[in-house]
Amino acid sequence: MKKTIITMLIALVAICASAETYSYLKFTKTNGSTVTCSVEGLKITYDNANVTVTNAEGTTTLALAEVKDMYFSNDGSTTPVYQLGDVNMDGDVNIADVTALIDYLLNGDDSVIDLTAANVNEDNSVDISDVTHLIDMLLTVN
Ligand SMILES: [Ca+2]
Ligand SMILES: [Ca+2]
Repeated sequence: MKKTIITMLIALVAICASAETYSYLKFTKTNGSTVTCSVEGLKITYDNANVTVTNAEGTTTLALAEVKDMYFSNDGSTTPVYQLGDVNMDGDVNIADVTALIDYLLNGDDSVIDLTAANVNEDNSVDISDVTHLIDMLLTVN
């Protein structure tokens, strides 16, 4: 099923690419980070588990399970890597992130937290529902 979707996705981006000239192929991963590949000499192959992008710069392999979105763009910038739920940006998602998120909701100070990572349910705002989602996430993982 996943393979069918990816096949359709690749067909779709191929159509888009022929319609207009883009400089970059970008992937959005499920953790929110972006992978940017130049389209120079671009070749995309995939198997059951991975999509492999070969271009003039080299080869990039991504796990299909991690790919959330794939599109062509003229924007070469890369979204800073963050981990959803790692509110205090220490590299781990744990109870300290719940505390950091609650602290933010109470005092409104976003200087010590990552608001993108704090939007755990990926809607338009950081609020109490993200605390619930974060706790759910911790209970599911552990
Ligand atoms: Ca953390
Ligand atoms: Ca939210």
